[in-house]
Amino acid sequence: MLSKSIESALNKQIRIEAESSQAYLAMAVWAEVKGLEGISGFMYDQSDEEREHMLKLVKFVNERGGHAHVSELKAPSVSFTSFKGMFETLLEHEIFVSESINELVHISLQEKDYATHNFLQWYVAEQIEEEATARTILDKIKMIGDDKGGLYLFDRDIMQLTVNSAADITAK
Ligand code: OFO
Repeated sequence: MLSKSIESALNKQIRIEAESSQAYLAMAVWAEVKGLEGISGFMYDQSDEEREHMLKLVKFVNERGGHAHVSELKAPSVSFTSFKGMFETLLEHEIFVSESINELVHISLQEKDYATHNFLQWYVAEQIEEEATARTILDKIKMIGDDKGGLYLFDRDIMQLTVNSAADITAK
């Protein structure tokens, strides 16, 4: 059974994951209207993943005797000054999510809720991966700068990343 404070902390995380999904959906749409299909496809996948992260939490809260909240969400940014700016926002957001997960881990230990602590380890590992991916992308985008040809090639390459991550999901 979840304590009230753990339940509300998990519900806060449910909202964060839902907001992440919306934020990445807005990025996917922005990239799509700019004609960059690879980047857009990558962001659509990221958005789906965040929804899965949210659903995993929803199920956990309900299974442990709590009540998952489906709440109002903060409106995401819908346009960006550049792709570099967009990926900077993505990295900043992932760092914020990692901090939030760390805080949850801290609370679960304080409350000696080892089941929640164990459940959260998946998110800890996932955040390491997501921050690393965002940093890799940002490094590449920084190298490209304003070069249109570079962006075109990057858009083609990131499609490969999308294919790989889609294959990971199927393998799971
Ligand atoms: Fe990338 O945020 Fe979920 O965990």
